[in-house]
Amino acid sequence: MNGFLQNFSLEGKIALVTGASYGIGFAIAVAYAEAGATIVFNDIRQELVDKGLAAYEEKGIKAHGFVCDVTEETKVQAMVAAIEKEIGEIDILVNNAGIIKRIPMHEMKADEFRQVIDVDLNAPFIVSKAVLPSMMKRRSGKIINICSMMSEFGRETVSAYAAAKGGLKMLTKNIASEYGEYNIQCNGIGPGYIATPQTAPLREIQADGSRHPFDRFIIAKTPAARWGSSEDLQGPAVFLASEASNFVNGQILYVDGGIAAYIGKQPG
Ligand code: NAP
Ligand code: GCO
Repeated sequence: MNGFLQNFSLEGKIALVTGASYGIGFAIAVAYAEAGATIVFNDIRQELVDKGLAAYEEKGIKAHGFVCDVTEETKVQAMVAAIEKEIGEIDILVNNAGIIKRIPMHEMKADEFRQVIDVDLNAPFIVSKAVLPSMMKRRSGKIINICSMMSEFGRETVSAYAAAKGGLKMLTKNIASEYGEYNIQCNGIGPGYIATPQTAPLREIQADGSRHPFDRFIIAKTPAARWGSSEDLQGPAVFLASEASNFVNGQILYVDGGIAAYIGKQPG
């Protein structure tokens, strides 16, 4: 790799990607491995971690998997300690693990709201806090938070998710502000609508064989006129994890096919 492109290499780096047995986290971790990083990931259940390890193996990647619920601080601290002992200190953290509950707010239970905030906002705090001391000691680190279009916009039935992802945008800016002096960069990626298990209900073919109304809405609202794929996020994720972005801090990079810029197509 020539001099300039070396800035995009992740050779010798250790990356922890949370919730990365499949979906967006898996795609980002695969790209990191291809850029030279050692991959560490976690998921809630052993069978998911095993499934993830097999999927990485199929790609020729020897990943390290841990069973850990990112909302449980003692478990997260124990996982980070084990990673640092068994594999090495974490250079790159991607706070990817997330859930969504699509319930009209007036029908949503407080506990359901809290569950979404716990995974999508409290957990990125918990995991970032666990990796920061080592990054501060080494005066180097990358934290990437997977935000959302809902970091900027609301819509029906996703009040908890929008509150969490809006908070995650500001947590990103605050980590950038508080730890920039340690040469730690914290940025966000704001994916548009990506075809993963999380959005599968929004793309279900209807009983009459037609496309889901929301599917049609997103196609009309996206200048690229398509759903994104997890692979669309790989380049931006490698950039934000690499030396090439060392002076980028506190930014949310929207990878959305243009949704956030577009008023939307007139209904046909
Ligand atoms: P996904 O397919 O639902 O995958 C989410 C992953 O997070 C799963 O592996 C899940 O494991 C894991 N997870 C959930 N709760 C966890 C916890 N408490 N501890 C550890 N792992 C946990 O979602 P995705 O579409 O890949 O989304 C990944 C991230 O991108 C999320 O933060 C999501 O909000 C965000 N995002 C997605 C889109 C999109 O259009 N898909 C767009 C913008 C942002 P389990 O299978 O065990 O639940
Ligand atoms: C929804 C979707 C979105 C996407 C994503 C968009 O129900 O509106 O799930 O929230 O997951 O966050 O960026």
